[in-house]
Amino acid sequence: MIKPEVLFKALSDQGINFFTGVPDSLLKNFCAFVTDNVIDSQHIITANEGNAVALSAGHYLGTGKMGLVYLQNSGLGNTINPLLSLNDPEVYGLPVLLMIGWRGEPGIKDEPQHIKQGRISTTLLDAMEIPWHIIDSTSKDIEDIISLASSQALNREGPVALMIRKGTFSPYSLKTNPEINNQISREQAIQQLIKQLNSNDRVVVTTGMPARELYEFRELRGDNLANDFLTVGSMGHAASISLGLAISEANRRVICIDGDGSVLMHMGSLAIIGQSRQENLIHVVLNNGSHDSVGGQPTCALDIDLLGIAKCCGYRKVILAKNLREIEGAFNELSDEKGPLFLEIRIKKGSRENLGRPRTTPTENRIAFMENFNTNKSKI
Ligand SMILES: Cc1ncc(C[n+]2csc(CCOP(=O)(O)OP(=O)(O)O)c2C)c(N)n1
Repeated sequence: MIKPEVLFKALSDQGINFFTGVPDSLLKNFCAFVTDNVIDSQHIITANEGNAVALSAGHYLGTGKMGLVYLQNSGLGNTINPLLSLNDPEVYGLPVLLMIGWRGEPGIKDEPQHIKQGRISTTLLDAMEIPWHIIDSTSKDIEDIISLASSQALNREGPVALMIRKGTFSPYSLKTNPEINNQISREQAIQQLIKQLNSNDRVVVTTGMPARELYEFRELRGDNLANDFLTVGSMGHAASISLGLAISEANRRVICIDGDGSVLMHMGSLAIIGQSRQENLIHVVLNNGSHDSVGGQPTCALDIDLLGIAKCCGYRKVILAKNLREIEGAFNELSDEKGPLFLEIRIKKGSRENLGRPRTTPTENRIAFMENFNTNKSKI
């Protein structure tokens, strides 16, 4: 395995001292090392991966030095526009090193949403004419790979990628891990919400642990699993999916259970939802100030006024809840109001060790969800 500090030193030796990106579980040991050892102004966790590419472009324009952008391969889609229309040698010619966590690499077992993404990641890089190199736990020549990749990026005046295989880094535990002093867990918050829904309500839940916790609780209660759309991929889009659903089924409530990292990723959707005046939409954000599902790296969501943002965007009512009693009261209050409505719930970090995973495939989830939706629709 590669020690995070070895890779970090190899990057420093090439003059790479600026780090930005969106966290990934495969990169979490490296990202934790960067968090502990790089000052805040030189390490910025962005709302989405495209922002990170643009941020590193600004850094290059200001310093003449390239930065490192880290991301999960799921985030490649978010980077395509700036990589091709900003950094590309045929446009502004801005060098950048991409460090990509390779989920769903062919031959490695992974979740359904990662399989195709993993299979075509390098093909996608080839299509973008971005040179790439593989790093894994057996790579002995890290300094050489980094030196080659960075000189390639500088010479071609464009991006070069490092594909990081599962299990590459040796463990590193974050020392500067800020305490999140909220009272309830995400699982408790989800359970409380579910208890207050009725059987006609539709739920769209965001990527990562929230979907897993919702699924497990529904199974435990013997609920109809077909009420829920588990957005296992496409992080940040649960709110827009919810809006589309709410518009098409105006007689039913749609509850979006979002995360703070997810809501930040495509925050523009809040403005569109607010503007829609969609009465049957309740947007719940479970705010733990972190990307808990991939290692607990911080987001800025506990330092900004999410309620104020939602309010200004046009949500008709916004409420904050910090414990189970407040969730109960808030949800009852919202149930009497016209949407779009916004409920921020402050939660702790962390999840159960033995948390299961959905046993249905995304396609099975989609078919059951749509059948359930249409069957109930015809009864109205
Ligand atoms: C486009 C994209 N970037 C990154 C990821 C990796 N990823 C999966 S879940 C997650 C964190 C989600 O954080 P949040 O929405 O706050 O929910 P939490 O896990 O904290 O409950 C990340 C970064 C992804 N799936 N897709």
